[in-house]
Amino acid sequence: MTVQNATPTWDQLLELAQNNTPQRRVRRPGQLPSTVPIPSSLHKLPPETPPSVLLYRDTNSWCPFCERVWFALEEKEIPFATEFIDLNNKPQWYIDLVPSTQVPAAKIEGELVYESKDILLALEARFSDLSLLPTDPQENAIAKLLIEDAETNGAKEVGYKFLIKTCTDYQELASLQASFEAKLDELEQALAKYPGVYFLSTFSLVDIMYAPHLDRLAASLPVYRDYHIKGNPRFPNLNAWFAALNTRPAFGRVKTDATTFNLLLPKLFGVKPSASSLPLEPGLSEIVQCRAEAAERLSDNHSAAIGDILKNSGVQTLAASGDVSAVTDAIEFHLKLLADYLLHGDKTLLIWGRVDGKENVEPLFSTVGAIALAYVRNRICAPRDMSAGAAIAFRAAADKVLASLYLK
Ligand SMILES: N[C@@H](CCC(=O)N[C@@H](CS)C(=O)NCC(=O)O)C(=O)O
Repeated sequence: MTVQNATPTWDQLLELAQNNTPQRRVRRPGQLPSTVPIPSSLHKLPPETPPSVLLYRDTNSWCPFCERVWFALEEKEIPFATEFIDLNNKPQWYIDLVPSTQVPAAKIEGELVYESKDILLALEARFSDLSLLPTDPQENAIAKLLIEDAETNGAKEVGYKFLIKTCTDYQELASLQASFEAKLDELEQALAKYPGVYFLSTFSLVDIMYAPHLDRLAASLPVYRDYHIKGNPRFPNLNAWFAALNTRPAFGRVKTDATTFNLLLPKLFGVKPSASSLPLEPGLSEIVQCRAEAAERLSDNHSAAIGDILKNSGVQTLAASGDVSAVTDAIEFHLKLLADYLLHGDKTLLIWGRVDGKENVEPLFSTVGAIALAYVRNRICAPRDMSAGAAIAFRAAADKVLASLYLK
């Protein structure tokens, strides 16, 4: 029996994956993004009832301000619809509709609101269930001040400047770092004001205002500035805050993984990494639901993934006389191996060595497989294509399968 014959079908892989995760996406053929997550509370609406909230957000799900609003909608379990705006080619109707022309914007019961902070406050005013503001009047007043402060205190701007500014000398870089650390010290003190790990006595809009920005900075500063917030003993409260945020299911649905941020930064801001990338966040790649979600995405979307790899990874140059069938077969085989490994972990029979397995595996086969796996490992974006946890599991599994191809 050849290695190829041992692989399951995509339908078998999809069924097994779906048995192990409730996560599903809606396919949108011919549109960007090509799949979208289903808001976790949409099922609460009676059939045929349109949600009373419409969120306008960026096509690629990279915008931290949109993430704030999405995070609050998921925390408050509000069913909502989404309209995606291509920021590189904004439709005229959107420019006419939204005075700032930026995302996010929202229609709440038909009324347009824009600016993420104002949308958060409007959602809070309209949907009192699962409140994200304290009921105690004094703490509520402090919450409003802290929300305003999160918008105006410059912490995120100073952080992004430290991350992306081209510095002429070391002193300039050191001064940017010192300014950012001073802001982090202020946040560290703010987090100490109430018992518990959040900015107020419970999780609130204040946390949501900071979460997407601090999460991006904590993921990218180690790689681009060799500077760590996470694990830094100077910031114990911030570290406890990050740990608590990461236990919130709503944050798990909306956040981006560190690799997505770090792969995007050169494209977005023209910066270059100064340190090697961080290891994939430990633990998540072992969680069955994360692995199953990654396998579900891959199995459900395999035709598009194969098409993308064929078109964009350079693998077509290996096709003999322009016949891509052998290349396509090899891509498909390795993607199935990846899905199978995600679902069965170490029980999956990996190739374990082109050298040792050469009776079974043609060199072209492994070469194409290696390119396909390396390409797709970095091609996926969270949460555009799958949740951050699934993306981490996906990348970890791709690394493992890739390593198996040439292991002696
Ligand atoms: N202050 C705004 C900032 C929103 C913002 O900067 N959005 C960016 C995407 S991350 C945008 O729409 N950029 C496109 C543009 O400015 O034309 C908010 O909080 O909503």
